[in-house]
Amino acid sequence: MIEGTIIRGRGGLYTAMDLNGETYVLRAKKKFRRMGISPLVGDHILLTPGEISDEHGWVEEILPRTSQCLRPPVANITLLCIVVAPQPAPDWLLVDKLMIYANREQLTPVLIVNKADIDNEQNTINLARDMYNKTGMDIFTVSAATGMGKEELLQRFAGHVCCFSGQSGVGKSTLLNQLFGLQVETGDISQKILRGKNTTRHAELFRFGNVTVIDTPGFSLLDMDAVFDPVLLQNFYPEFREYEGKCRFSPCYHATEPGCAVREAEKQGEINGERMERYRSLLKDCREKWRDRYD
Ligand SMILES: Nc1nc2c(ncn2[C@@H]2O[C@H](COP(=O)(O)OP(=O)(O)O)[C@@H](O)[C@H]2O)c(=O)[nH]1
Ligand SMILES: [Mg+2]
Ligand SMILES: [Zn+2]
Repeated sequence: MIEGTIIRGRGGLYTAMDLNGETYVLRAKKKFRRMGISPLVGDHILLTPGEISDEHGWVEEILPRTSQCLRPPVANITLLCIVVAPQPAPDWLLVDKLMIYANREQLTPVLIVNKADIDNEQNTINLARDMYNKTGMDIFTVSAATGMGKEELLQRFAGHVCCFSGQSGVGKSTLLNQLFGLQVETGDISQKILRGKNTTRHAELFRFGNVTVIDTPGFSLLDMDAVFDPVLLQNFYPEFREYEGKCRFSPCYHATEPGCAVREAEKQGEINGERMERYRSLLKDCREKWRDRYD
């Protein structure tokens, strides 16, 4: 059997690529359906090729996954690139949610502030640094239009399987094209609707030396609104960690409790106030969902 990676999957037909770049068209063995699993783009597999050239081969085994997402259905991502830009105005709450999602799925989040060429007085990158420096998340400033910051990003991506996420129009497709010389369709939303086209309808894997990228139709907010015990939310805020055990109450939600070390840090400007405000609003959502979880 040959070892390969699934790079595409459509209508039950999968395309896999081996280490030499050879591709194979495959179907999944019936046993996978019985086991309730299906191959995903990004999966490492064992395969048998078709015997004659126009015949499909078989996905024989799916090797253990390091990560797995539902929407989009992709496996083995290691780096979740969260892209923002000065235009459209950043949705920082979405950034926070994607960060939480990444941590829950054991992916490393990386923040990319694109369109540096139109970031007046570096407002957006400075704001991003104020809000996220203390989280320890890597922050990059790039311009997909000019290529600025490209080398630093490529260095960070080495050895990783990367996925891009973020609002429509921030330049994800343009970045993929600029970084890897891809031909992913770009443009503003209205144009796409006019032409009746969508950028990416299916996940697709690309390999460039030691960097692997999976282009996806986007991450669903549905998966970011998972129901979990609200006391766990704070675990997704790395900047809270140094205050652990220092609040008067235990557990402390860092919301309205007196003697809260995290809120004190916020008052002292040690923790970003806007990020805290969004934390409190996510905590409220989280509590409501948890309370209604059996409805
Ligand atoms: N000024 C500037 N415009 C950019 C940059 N990157 C992308 N754009 C533009 O932003 C728009 C949306 O880009 P696109 O890649 O389709 O965004 P996506 O929806 O995130 O994939 C397009 O008109 C791009 O030309 C950049 O670095 N600077
Ligand atoms: Mg796009
Ligand atoms: Zn507290």
